[in-house]
Amino acid sequence: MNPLLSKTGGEWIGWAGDSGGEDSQTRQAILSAWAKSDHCFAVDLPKEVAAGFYEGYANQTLWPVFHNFASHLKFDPKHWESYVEANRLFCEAVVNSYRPNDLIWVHDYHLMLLPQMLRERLRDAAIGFFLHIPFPSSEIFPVLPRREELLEGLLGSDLIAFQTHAHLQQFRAALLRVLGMETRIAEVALGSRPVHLEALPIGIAPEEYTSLLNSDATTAKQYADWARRYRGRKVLLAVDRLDYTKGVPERLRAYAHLFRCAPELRERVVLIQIAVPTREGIDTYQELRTEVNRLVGEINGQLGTPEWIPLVYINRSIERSELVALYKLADVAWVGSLRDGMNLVAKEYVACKPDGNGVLVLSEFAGAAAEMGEALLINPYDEERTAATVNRALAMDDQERTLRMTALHHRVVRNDVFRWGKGFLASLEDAVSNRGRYIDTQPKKLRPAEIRKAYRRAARRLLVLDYDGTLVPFTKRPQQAVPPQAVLDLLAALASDPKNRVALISGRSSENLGRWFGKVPKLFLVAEHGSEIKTQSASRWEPLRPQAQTDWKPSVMPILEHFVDRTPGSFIEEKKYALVWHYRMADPEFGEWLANELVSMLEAMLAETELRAFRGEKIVEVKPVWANKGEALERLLRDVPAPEFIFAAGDARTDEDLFERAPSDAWTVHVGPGPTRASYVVTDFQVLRGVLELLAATGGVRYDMTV
Ligand code: GDG
Repeated sequence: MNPLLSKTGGEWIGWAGDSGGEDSQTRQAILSAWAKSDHCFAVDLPKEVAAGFYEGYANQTLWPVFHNFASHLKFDPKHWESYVEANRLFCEAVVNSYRPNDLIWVHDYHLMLLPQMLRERLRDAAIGFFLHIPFPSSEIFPVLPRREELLEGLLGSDLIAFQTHAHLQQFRAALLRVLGMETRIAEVALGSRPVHLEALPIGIAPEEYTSLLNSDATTAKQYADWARRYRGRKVLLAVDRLDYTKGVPERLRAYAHLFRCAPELRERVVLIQIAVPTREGIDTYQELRTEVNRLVGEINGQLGTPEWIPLVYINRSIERSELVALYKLADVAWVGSLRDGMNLVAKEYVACKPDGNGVLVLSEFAGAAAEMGEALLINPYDEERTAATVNRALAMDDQERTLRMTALHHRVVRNDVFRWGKGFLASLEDAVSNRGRYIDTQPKKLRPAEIRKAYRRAARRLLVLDYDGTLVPFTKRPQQAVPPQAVLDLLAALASDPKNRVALISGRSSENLGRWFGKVPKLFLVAEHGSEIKTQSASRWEPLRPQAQTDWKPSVMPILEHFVDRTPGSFIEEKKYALVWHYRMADPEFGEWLANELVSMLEAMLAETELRAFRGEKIVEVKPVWANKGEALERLLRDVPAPEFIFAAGDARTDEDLFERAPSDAWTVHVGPGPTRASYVVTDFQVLRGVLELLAATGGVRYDMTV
């Protein structure tokens, strides 16, 4: 971030990494100098808060889970309190230095609550979040204590970006599974504010390394010394923080294996392993250190000779100049992460090989693997094949090596950290301008006088009405919602106006709609959310898609039945083109939890079909993607060319498809509370009926208002 900050400007607000202690003058002097020269501002965290936040929740709970090491998870509710408190202190610091139009960019897993905390204080601020580490699979994420709060914390952002598309997809799966939130590929629609999702792999600042490579005297001297020392031997290089996610013991075991399967390499190869100490206060890290020390001793003890130390182990941080000399020296860089957000070492090594003279061996579980296909990819858990791949890297001919490394080099230099930073900030600005659009279209209260005027003026009108929750209240069992005579009269009055086309569009079956509304003259009926339609002239129902298939039902039904068995009070409704699991009568929390389970199970199963599992009001419905009210509206518009007045009303998620497809000047009305794309809202079905009665009475057709 440092090169990026100095180029683009901006302030860095961070924790200084110490636990405060007494406010010594030296400390203050250092902090002031940082503020002045580097625009870095320290947030002071009290000692206990710092420990519970950093070594506690961030590094013993989040870090292992996010790297799929659920077995290393440790949780202490006090650590969580510290995590919340640390995020709150960051929030104060940001709010204090915020000026209107600033862009706020929150970094990484330590501050996942911060976006929402900021949103509550700075409602209109542009807030972006970047996750440097992977996002775990949807199997693992739910084990995380306080998972709901974390996801809600992140959703305070306008933009959430990840290192890879795979991490982004896992985040979407977690939203669905944990919060029951459906998302689009690149967006979470949160009522009036969308949250954009993006994959933005981080890059490096290549010249930070190449400048040393080309003109630094210390680097040149180091390189010359080492090149002399290792002449005649091939050098393998590994650079990691000593973290269990980096696969250091696995690498050492594979290295020992290399000499068992290729004994001719003895005395001809050296592995230099830099392992920088990190998070040493945590037990798991101490255990790792002990294990690595043992392996280093074992390898050097069993294989070494007076002339040859097979493994050079450096358990401390080295200078950047030395690091660059090592990158230049190494014939092969060996990145063996068991899981890694990106892995910058891979990119730095490549940046230091402008002549193409090196091979990168890279774990397929590092985010870097997604964009570094010319590396030799390994599964670091497979000791034997990893050793074989390293052997292949050592033996690679000049031509192949240059070809692979040149392609990698080109990409690393092009996709540098500046491009990444620019991309992130541009996406954040885009996200904010998009949000503007949503805010402008916050639904307004429907004013009867206005709509009446528009209605009266129009010569051709289309009215599209949902039924349950819109014209009548919900009932416990769907069959209890029989239409009262007043509703039938109202529909009849509206439909009989020659200027009107009125369509009732519902999730119910065609049989059900026919039975209840078949006698209302001139009323169009659309069943199963737009699967089937019956126009006033047609004598029969017709499917919206003529070739609609239903042969998928036998394979989905057993899954739904399994959920009925597990959920007392739930039941299955079979429609012509859909299957629906209703759980209104089940225990509410258990029902929600199972519904999330069911949707994620079906999502994976149906991924390559035209079917999708949708969550609605206490239901999960499996139906084809095309069977939605938006498609149905387009079909209706074919029957009513260029209507001068369009009215569409509904209360549920399925009605949002209708609102989305309706032209911008349509009167789209959401009934009840909750987020919506509609232009207007009314509080409940009674108000909506009142409005419709007003229109019926306005239209010139005789209609006696009942309300
Ligand atoms: C997180 C994610 C993601 C290492 N030893 C020395 C030294 N280093 C430098 C390397 C490199 C950096 O530290 C390590 O970066 P990584 O990307 O490998 O890993 P994390 O620290 O775990 O970083 C990771 C990253 O965030 C960025 O988004 O790639 O996946 O876990 O730059 O060169 N530098 C010096 N001496 C050393 O001894 N000077």
